[in-house]
Amino acid sequence: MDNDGISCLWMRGGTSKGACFLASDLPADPARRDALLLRIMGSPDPRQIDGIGGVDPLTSKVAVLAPSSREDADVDYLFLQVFVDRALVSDAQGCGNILAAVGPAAIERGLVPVQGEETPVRIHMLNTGEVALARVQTPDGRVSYAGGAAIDGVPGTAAPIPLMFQNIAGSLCGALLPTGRAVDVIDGVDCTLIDNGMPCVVMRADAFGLTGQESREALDANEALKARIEAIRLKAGPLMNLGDVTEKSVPKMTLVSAPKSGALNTRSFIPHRCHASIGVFAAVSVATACTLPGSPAAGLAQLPPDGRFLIEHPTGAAEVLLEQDAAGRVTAAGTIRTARKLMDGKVYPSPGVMTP
Ligand code: NQM
Repeated sequence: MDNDGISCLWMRGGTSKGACFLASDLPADPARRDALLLRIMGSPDPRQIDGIGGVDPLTSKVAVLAPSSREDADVDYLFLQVFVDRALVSDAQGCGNILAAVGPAAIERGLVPVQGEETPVRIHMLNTGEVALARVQTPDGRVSYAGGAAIDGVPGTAAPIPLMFQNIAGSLCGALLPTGRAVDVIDGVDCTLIDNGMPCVVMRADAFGLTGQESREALDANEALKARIEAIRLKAGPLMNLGDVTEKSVPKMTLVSAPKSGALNTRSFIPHRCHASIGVFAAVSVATACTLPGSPAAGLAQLPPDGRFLIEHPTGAAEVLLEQDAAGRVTAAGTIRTARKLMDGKVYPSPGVMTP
């Protein structure tokens, strides 16, 4: 039994918050690791009262960092979603918001050396096998979190952390469109089953009698709506090569509607609660759906002339940059996030939990 605690960086990454650990500080056995993380976060408990989790899927997240296991990357990043009210820890998805915290955390923990005013960090995302490039501001030999970049869903401004992705199509589903179609009909609803970094099911909000401008709280309180969406999700999972998704946090379920001034408006279920904004890879996947002729998203989207898609969400909009080839296929994507080091210290699992 280790009573000395475990080193933990508590970070905001984009519009999420999570605990960053070194893999070497956690049990190597995934079952023991997950049991430990449940105790650290205080799950399962809707109030996470006996842990550091933030009582929301967006603030009950973990990044496990290690020296890179491949030559074309600087750090390995395993994302783990710790469910709030269920005894579940899932590696079945990545997370682009927490990804924004990984570059700074890797530098803070000495896994990546500072290179100058700005340090590029190539991040091997173990959940999907792809490498993302983050650029971290490092004046004076250390991470600078202060700056002028604002992202909707986070008050104030901070140092920008540009993120670039390539080859993320089919990250978990094997293909951008795992059924080979831009539209599948499930329970009478037109759906785009798509994975450009995140498995998503994209559907029109008006197919559910909604305007798409409803608040997160109103949607979360709508049990009949959530039951319909979950029924579609459970059927979409096997069609997307994800198998039985009963105990998985993918696919994400995104309701789309006409934008106010951006490319498309969204309300994203992740998958059982409505997102306060939208996930990074989910936004990339939804922006990509806008480019598929005949799809629910394409029928509502205002395509930007410069590849900069403003994906509207409950607290503003997220900008996604898509690069397309001559045939219109999306070849690369990017976005700008910010991050903040909130706390660096030790976390103490409750008595009775074995640590390494
Ligand atoms: O889609 C929440 C988040 C995410 C994931 C979720 C994310 C992404 O906003 O890349 O960022 O979809 O569960 O942190």
